[in-house]
Order: sequence, then C-alpha cells, then structure tokens
Amino acid sequence: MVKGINEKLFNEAKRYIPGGVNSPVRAFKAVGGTPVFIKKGKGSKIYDFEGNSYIDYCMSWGALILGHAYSEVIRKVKSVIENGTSFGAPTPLETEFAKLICDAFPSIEMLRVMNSGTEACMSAVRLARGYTGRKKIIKFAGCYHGHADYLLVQAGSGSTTFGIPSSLGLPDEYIKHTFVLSYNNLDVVEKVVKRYYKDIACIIVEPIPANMGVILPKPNFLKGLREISEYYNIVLIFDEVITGFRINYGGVEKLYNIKPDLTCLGKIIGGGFPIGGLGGKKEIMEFLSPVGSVYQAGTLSGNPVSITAGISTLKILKNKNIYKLLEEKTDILCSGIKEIAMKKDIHIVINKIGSMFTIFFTDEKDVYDYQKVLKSNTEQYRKFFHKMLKEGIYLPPSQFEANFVSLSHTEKDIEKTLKAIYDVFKNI
Ligand code: KE4
Repeated sequence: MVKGINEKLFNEAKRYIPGGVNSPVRAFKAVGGTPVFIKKGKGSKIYDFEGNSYIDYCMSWGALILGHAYSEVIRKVKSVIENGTSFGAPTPLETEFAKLICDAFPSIEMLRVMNSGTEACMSAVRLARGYTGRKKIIKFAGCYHGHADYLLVQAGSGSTTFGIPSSLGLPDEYIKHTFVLSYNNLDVVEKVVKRYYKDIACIIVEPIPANMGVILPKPNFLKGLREISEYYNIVLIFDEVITGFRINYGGVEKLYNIKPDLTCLGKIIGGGFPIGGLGGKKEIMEFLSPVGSVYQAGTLSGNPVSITAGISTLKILKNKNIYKLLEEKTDILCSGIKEIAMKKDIHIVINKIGSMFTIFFTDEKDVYDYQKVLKSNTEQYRKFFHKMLKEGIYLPPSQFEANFVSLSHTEKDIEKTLKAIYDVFKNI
C-alpha cells in the first residue's frame, strides 16, 4: 500500500486539466477529499495506484451493466479493431446495431447513432423543434439530459418557471424557451401545456430519473405525460440514456407500456465505449438530414469499435435471465441495507428499480420528487461515502446519483458490501 499517490496524481492533473478531471462529477466536490485515480477495472472491481481495490457501484455511471472489461466484449472488440477504428463511411455493423435497438424498443422505428447522451438529447430537442416548428420545451427539475445550453436549466424546487440558469454562459435567449416543472406533478404539466401548447415542441423526461438519485414515477404520471402530449401534438421524449437496457431488455417504455415519440440512449448500448443513440417514429426521424432538414452529424458516429462493443453487449443482455439475476442481487443488497439501518436507527430511504438504486439519508418517509430529494442530509452522505471507501466499496461520489449492480457483482461482493454497511452504520 503506497499512500499519497492519488494526491500526487490529482495535483499533477489539476495543472493541465480544469479541476483535474474530464467530467465534473468525478472530482469528489460533492463528498470532499481526493478522487481515486484508477489503474484498472475488471468485473465488479476497480484498482487504484495505491494498491487498493474497490467493489464498484458507480460502474462508469451506469454504462457497465456487464462489468469492467467484460471478456466477451473485449474479445469481440479485439477481433475488429485491427480492421480499422473509423471510416467516416457506412458499415453494415451499424445496420445490425440499429435493427437490434429497433427490435428491442416497441416505439423505435429508426435510430441515429452519435457519441454521447448529450448529443442524443440535444439532437432530440432540435428534431422535435424542427418537426413541430415550435420553440418551447418542458423538462423537469432534477432531470439531467447532458450539457446542451437549453437543457442545463434548473428551476428552484419544482415551481413552474422559465429556466433559471444552473451554469454560466447561458444567455437568456438560449434558455427563455425552457420550462422547468416538477417531476411527478401532472397538474402543473397540464396547466402549462394548456396555456402554452401552441409554442411547445416537446416534453423531455428521464422516465425514471436517476440524476437526482433514483426517483420512481407516481402511478399514471408517465401515462399522463403521454396523454397530454398526444392530445396537444407535443413530441414526448424519453431520455433513457441510463434506463435503456438497464431495467429490462429495452426500456422503461416496455415496463409501463407507454410509447414515447423519441427516445435518447447512451451508456449501456456502447458496451463501455463512447456512444449516444436517438430513436423514434419514422415520420419524425426522417426529418433528420440527409432525408430531412434537421441537421445532425458526427465524425465518429457509428464507428465499428463502439458498435461492436454495443452489439456484443446487447446480445448478452438479450438472455432474459440476466435481468432476473441482476434484480435478485440488487434486492438482496437493498433489503440487507434497510435491515441494518433499521437496527442501527439510521434514517434512510432507498429508491430502487431493477439493478439501480439510491440510498437517501433523510427523515422523510419516502422520496418521490426533487423537493424531497433536496432535504437529503448531504453531510451524512459525505461521511457515509468516505467510510465505505475505506471499507473498499466505491459508491457514486454524490447523494444525487445512482448505484448500479452489474452482472459481474458476485454474492461475495454483496456480502462484503453488507458487512461494510454494518460496520459503517455502527458509528456513522
Ligand atoms: P453523456 O453526454 O454524459 O454521455 O450523457 C448525458 C446524459 C443524458 N441523459 C441522462 C439521463 C444521463 O444520465 C446523462 C449522463 N449521466 C451522467 C451521470 N448521471 C454522466 C456522468 C458525468 O457527467 O460524468
């Protein structure tokens, strides 16, 4: 064990990279301390340069549903990588991939691939605006759709407003068309749509949000969004960058039998490589260039490496049993955590679906919207995070993110995690 290497690596990184990281959530700002620099990942584990290993529940923010460096995926990528990594020209692999996604999502008739979830969401909004000729968009406080200007907008706590910027660099003109409403509050959606429907191009929503921690939809919330958007000819966009292929083979739309008009994808479908996907109704998708006049493009979009990793991942996930396995492991873990918390009189709420969950440190008896999320005790989460890290468990470095169980997480991992929870809850 060699102490201090993370510190050294972090200081050097901060010299050349803003905040020492290439994405802010990695900098441990929400939990304090020095981020762990990763040397390698394999299966459910990650290893740092100080000789520590961790059971990982961040799993590249949900992308690695099979686990780190999953052998079958790596083998497939190795078999294609020497034939070229990018051609800037079409390959039949992209058609095979698009067909797999169209077969998995009842609402997706066509798919366009890009290189991130941000691009997928940005393109979806532009497409909805191009298709409807309208400007305004509805998003929900606490939902994250990547960092396109007009989506980086966060109202206060769920009130209906024109966007209040949550980032510098967002001119009013860019965000004045963004309404930010309260997830799970259908009445507010109804009121705003009734008043502005003539100008609203789309409603974009994480159908099961995971970016304010995991929040579950209230009965009929998603169905209500579908009915309202249908009635007023507003494009309904499900941002399934996290949930796509996380909860089942397909999306949340299958879970609730609700068909959005467009779906944004990312993470899992790239098998650990950069990817984003935008799919939906043919009638809308064919507004995309070069068929239609909504421009959308990307140098490495559909490159054979990401696509091969994606295809091999999806083919493994197609085995129905996998989701049952993932769910069982996650259920054992979450019920174990609840039991220990009860015994130690630690007040938490766990929101869980499939193989993703969030432990909210809160006195609330349930957490179903952003206002309740904001009551979480982030100080207690910070302590919890670092104590678990010391026990060799790597959780997402923020109370407002999700934990992910992968196919590589073993029963032994779950046992070790519960033992760590027991020791940490003893004196948190
Ligand atoms: P990317 O551009 O990071 O590939 O995807 C943006 C995005 C879009 N939609 C949803 C629902 C998402 O969760 C994301 C990205 N998620 C965050 C963490 N929850 C990525 C982690 C990061 O920003 O470093």
